[in-house]
Amino acid sequence: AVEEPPSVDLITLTRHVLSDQLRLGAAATGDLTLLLTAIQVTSKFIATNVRKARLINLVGLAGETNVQGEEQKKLDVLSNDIMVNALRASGKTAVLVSEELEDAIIIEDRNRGKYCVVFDPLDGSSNIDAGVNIGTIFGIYKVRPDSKGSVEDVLRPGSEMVAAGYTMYGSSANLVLSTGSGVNGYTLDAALGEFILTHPDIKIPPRGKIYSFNEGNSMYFHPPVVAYLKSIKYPAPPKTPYSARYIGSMVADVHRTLLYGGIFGYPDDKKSKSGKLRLLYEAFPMAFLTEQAGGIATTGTKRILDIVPTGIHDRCSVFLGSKEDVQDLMKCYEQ
Ligand code: AHM
Ligand code: MG
Repeated sequence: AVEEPPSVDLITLTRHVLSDQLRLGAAATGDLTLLLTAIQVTSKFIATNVRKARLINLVGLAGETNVQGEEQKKLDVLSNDIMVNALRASGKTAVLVSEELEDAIIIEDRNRGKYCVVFDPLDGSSNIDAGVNIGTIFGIYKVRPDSKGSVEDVLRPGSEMVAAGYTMYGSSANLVLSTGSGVNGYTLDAALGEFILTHPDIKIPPRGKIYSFNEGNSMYFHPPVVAYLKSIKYPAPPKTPYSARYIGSMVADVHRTLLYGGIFGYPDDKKSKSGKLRLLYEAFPMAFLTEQAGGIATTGTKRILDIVPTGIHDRCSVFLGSKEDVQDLMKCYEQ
């Protein structure tokens, strides 16, 4: 067999975003590109730490002190510190909101830029020790005109985000990003240290064959969710039932949904009155990506991206995925 020659024209994430920004013309200053460069660096750094931590767990050293006598930080705290430091130092941010921090960080004058970043530094914490995929989720707003940066700059609907994405730490690190004109996926080439465009223009299939819910919560689910799940598990012939896939890491479950189609759901229920997932840095970025890929993201009755947050750690009910699958779910809410 003849081997394909290696590509000599790699499209890196920075090159791709830059060409996108250039297309936008005079309005673009390159600031968003620089901010995204800072985010890429944090993803590479977190990826290496995730790998190392797994090694440490393997030899049973987690929780011990390192050679400098410092206590080993938990991976999610470490990831948060990596992101806060890098985003502040980028000079491109005004407000930072992290799942790990109770209050928003307002960036001091000398480092201030015009973007606000909301993020979950390491999502899927219950999966960390088992070596299952985990990820970083982020969303980006521009500060409102004349604002010097305040929490009000992020208490805005997700539809006002200028970009959103996630990095999944799995067998490779995958960064999936939208700057508002479609969705692209990049894979970290560890030797080059660059995210390379590997999944251009991701589109969710209009219908899938997979559902992704934590069905262990079934006894708490509201009737529309129970009815929907029944309809895909016991369909009227000649239809056949859907397959179940649930990893319990939103990044991994959404990643699969974007690529294969189907529906991911984490509904509010009788126990979790507002659901579990966080609006600003989990639901909004994933809803943004889903819509940009041609899918739907809803609470069951309302478009997620239209919600106006009242607090930075608000939660909401989430269903997202293939257009036709999510429409079927929405019909159950109408009845
Ligand atoms: P976390 O931010 O504490 O990691 O929780 C969020 C995670 C999501 O990644 C995932 O979709 C969900 O929680 C899984 O929850 P459960 O374990 O209840 O199924
Ligand atoms: Mg989380």
